Amino acid sequence: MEYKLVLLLYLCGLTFEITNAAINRTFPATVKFGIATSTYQIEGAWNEDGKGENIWDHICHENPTYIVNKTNGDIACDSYHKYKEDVAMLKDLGVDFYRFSISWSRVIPGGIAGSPVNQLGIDYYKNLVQELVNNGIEPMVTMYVWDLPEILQDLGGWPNPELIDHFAYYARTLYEELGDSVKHWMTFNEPKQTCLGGYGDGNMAPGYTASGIADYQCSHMLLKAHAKAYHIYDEEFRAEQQGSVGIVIDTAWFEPASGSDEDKEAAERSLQFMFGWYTNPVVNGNYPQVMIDRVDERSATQGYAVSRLPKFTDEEIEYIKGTHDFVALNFYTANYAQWMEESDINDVGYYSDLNVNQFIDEDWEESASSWLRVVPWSLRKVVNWISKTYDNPEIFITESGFSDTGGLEDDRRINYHKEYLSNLLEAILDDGVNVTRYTAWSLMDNFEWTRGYSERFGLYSVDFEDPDRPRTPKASAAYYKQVIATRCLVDVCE
Ligand code: PNW
Repeated sequence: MEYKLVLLLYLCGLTFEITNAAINRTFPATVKFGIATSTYQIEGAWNEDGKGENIWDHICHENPTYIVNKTNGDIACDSYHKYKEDVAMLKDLGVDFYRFSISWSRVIPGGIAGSPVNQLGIDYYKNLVQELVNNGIEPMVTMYVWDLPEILQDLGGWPNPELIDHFAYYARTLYEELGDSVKHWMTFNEPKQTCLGGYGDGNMAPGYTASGIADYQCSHMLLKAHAKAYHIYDEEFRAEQQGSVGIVIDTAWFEPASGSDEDKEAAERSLQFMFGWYTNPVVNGNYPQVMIDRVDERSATQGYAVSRLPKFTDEEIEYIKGTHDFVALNFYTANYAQWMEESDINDVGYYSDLNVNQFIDEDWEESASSWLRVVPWSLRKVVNWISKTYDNPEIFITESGFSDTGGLEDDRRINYHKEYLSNLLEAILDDGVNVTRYTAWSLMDNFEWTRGYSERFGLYSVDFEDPDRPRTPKASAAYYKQVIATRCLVDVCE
């Protein structure tokens, strides 16, 4: 009896030491810490100062039941009026950088290339950037987080090839107006959510459901628009402005459900279909081979004269290849991947093209979001996989975070960041992975897309009942502040 207790205590001590060893070290000076938001989720002022309507304004107003509790981003956190307060919060946290996004329809309400630039809209972002710079915080800008000008949706949205030039015009405008101070640009946030969500499964605006066709068309144009924006920077701005440009891709980690070769292949195929769908083109010029092979073959069997996955010409492959200065990853969670029998060949859709059984472990800690389970070790695995698959690029973690339903004592959020950062530290120090930025999602509670205000990701709480939208720091804000100040995950570091 007694020796069992001793053994148990010994084992507990050992586990404690192992965990502690991982976190009781400091981040190298090369790693910067930041925090993120996005325009529609925080700004409000949806129709002020000449801003045009975008697809999220439109869907929230026209189809309120699309959103939990029929809420919308009309006011959100009111950051359009409270940006100085936001910057004061950032300053207090001590972040190195702030990742925010710009509203296309605020800057170019007419949407199309050549239409007038809205000076008041540009001024808002100039003022925000200036306020950041004055406070020693680096601005890191995403051009597009899902809020397409409605007028461009009326023209068909992303599957319309004309959007490439409209986006290029918008990107050039931003480089011209803000490029003196902004040195890190990201063209798109999470093309998979834009295209599979917006045109495939309908979980994002504009809410179309034509998976296996429209999501592929959307992605094709979006990748060309990204490449064009990258080349414009290269040719017209880089020499003078000396910044960098990338694209933000989200993925889950896929862990093989067993040690079998079939399940390992299913996990790799899942990563290629989710992360490789966009990363392989910007790194190597084309879609992952497994994606090309599978969609081509299924399309042919289904009687399509051409593949449902559009083709890049040789010239386009050369144009898209290498259009990234860093790999930007939004990372939250993991799934198991298991090989499965080929589904009905007549099914047309991204998930039947992929054909993998993906599932979670019910023991993984839940969050308030159905898709988000806490799986800290998967962060170490995913950055190692990226490093190996794409020849050791510089990696930015541009989002990672935990949702609950509110409250200031958010110990579970602290634990999420502590455990994910601990695994990141091991990837950097022990595996030599070149990760140089970590970005917590999100600065404050905000409009969580179709989930409205029912899921909270903020390090600051926002009272959405109060017209002033007061912000209050949560326990996690104090924790993150300490991590940034000490570069260490626990109270005392060696
Ligand atoms: C991100 N997944 O989207 C977005 O960039 C944010 O705007 C959003 O608020 C945040 O996540 C929280 O939802 C994702 O299923 C949605 O792996 C889903 C996934 C990943 C990212």
